Amino acid sequence: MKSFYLTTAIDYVNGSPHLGHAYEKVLADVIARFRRLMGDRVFFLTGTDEHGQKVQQSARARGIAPQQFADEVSAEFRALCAKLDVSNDDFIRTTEERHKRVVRDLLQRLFDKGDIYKAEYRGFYSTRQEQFLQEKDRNPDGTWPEIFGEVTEIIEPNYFFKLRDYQSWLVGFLKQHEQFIFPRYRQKQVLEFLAEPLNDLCISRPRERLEWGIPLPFDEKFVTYVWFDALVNYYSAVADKPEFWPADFHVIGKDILVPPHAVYWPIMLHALGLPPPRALLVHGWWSINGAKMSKSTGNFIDAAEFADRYGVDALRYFMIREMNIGQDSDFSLQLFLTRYNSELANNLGNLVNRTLNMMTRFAGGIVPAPEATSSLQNIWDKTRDEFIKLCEGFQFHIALDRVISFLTETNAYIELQAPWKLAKNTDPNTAAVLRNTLATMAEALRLGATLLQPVMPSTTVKIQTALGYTPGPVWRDELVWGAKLTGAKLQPALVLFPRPDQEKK
Ligand code: ME8
Repeated sequence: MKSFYLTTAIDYVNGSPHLGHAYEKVLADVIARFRRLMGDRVFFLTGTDEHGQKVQQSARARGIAPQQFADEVSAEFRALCAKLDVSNDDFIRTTEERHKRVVRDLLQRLFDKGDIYKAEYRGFYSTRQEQFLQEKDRNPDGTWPEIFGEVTEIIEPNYFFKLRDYQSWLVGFLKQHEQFIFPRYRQKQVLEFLAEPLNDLCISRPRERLEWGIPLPFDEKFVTYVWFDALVNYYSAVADKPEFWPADFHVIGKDILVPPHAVYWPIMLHALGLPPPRALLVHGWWSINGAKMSKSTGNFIDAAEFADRYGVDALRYFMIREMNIGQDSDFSLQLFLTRYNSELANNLGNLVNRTLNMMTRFAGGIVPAPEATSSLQNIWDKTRDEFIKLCEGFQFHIALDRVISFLTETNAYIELQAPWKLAKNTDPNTAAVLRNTLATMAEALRLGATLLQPVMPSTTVKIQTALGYTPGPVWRDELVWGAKLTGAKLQPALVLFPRPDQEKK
């Protein structure tokens, strides 16, 4: 069995989660569920990033200790994952002992090997981004761009990691591993960034300025720079499961590709003699009216609240259907409701209703044995093969489109066959056609619902239960058109996608 290790970014706990965070976790969950159904042994990690100046400041503003603050906000992120049916196998917090121990061990190894040195640092620091800035980051008029928030000048001794020594290794690595970053065009951006000489990375903060961090093992007067701490989570979580390293995919947003994930992280690992991850999957941003959804600007959708109102699976479906991984997407209620009505309620929901209703009325709720092949079968074979290929290539939005088309074909088949007319005719041949039509509808619904499982897990289970069917844990022959439902007793009705209450909008 192939092992598959998948991670998400770990979220800062300086504010509550929004739909952008939810999307990333759901996207990773869809991949994890898909790989499990394809038969892989999956380890799926998410968690929270809890050290650094931002968290210290947010805790101070609330008048509580940083640990208490981090406990509260981390619990919100964990609860959001549970609410959205995210099937993570582990949830790591950077304040946990198991993580801190590994960070200190790796730092000590780099220090012993001569990759870390002490020097005076002078520079401008953005607390919002937790990063030192360079002159080239300034606006043409000399001010700092809004995304950096408050910027302060700092002069202090610090420890540095010899990033520059590994620059040519990284360039060679990226050229050899053209598939390291998905989408591919982002790999070019990294190489462009690496065309300029790298500065060594300042990996410490003096404790008098920042208390809230992991003390350096070789100088306790300093704490570890939050990115050096956070990136290690991917490794510390599987420190006792070496079979899972290197990770297959780190799922991250485009803002944290360069330099942290595409430059610092592979170099840190290489310097430690560890293999880098196999790939980075980089998604775009959700925006509202064109502006990035963000906690600091207050321009965001609360994913938990939205799921309460419109349904967890409807939200999961919309996010995965709407976003082409790598590009940005604008979120609007109108767009959501359009897809909800046309693709979920009127297409899938309608097919479920008709199948259950007609089976109950015309066959006593028991699925008849199929008696002939149908043209839908060929459409199914093509749909399934394309769907799997598209999911393997992270084109989930198109993969879902294929399923919707298959459901549309199935609804059209029902219109054409018109079981309600067939049922009026007592001729034995017509009765056979009716039985076959009902069996075909049920089988098409079973198969279509199966493909939706990674994206809408609880909806799929509801449909399977209504069809009186319990699938196996992996797909394999689950996706083969056949007679698995023959003799099954169907429920008479199932409401999956109620009309959203217009008043609540
Ligand atoms: O960057 N749309 O944490 P974070 C889509 N702690 N994704 C979004 C988004 C949006 N509007 N806003 C944020 C950090 N994200 C670090 C990561 S990993 C070792 C450390 C995504 O809470 C963002 O791109 O600011 C990132 O991948 C994740 O949410 C966490 O962002």
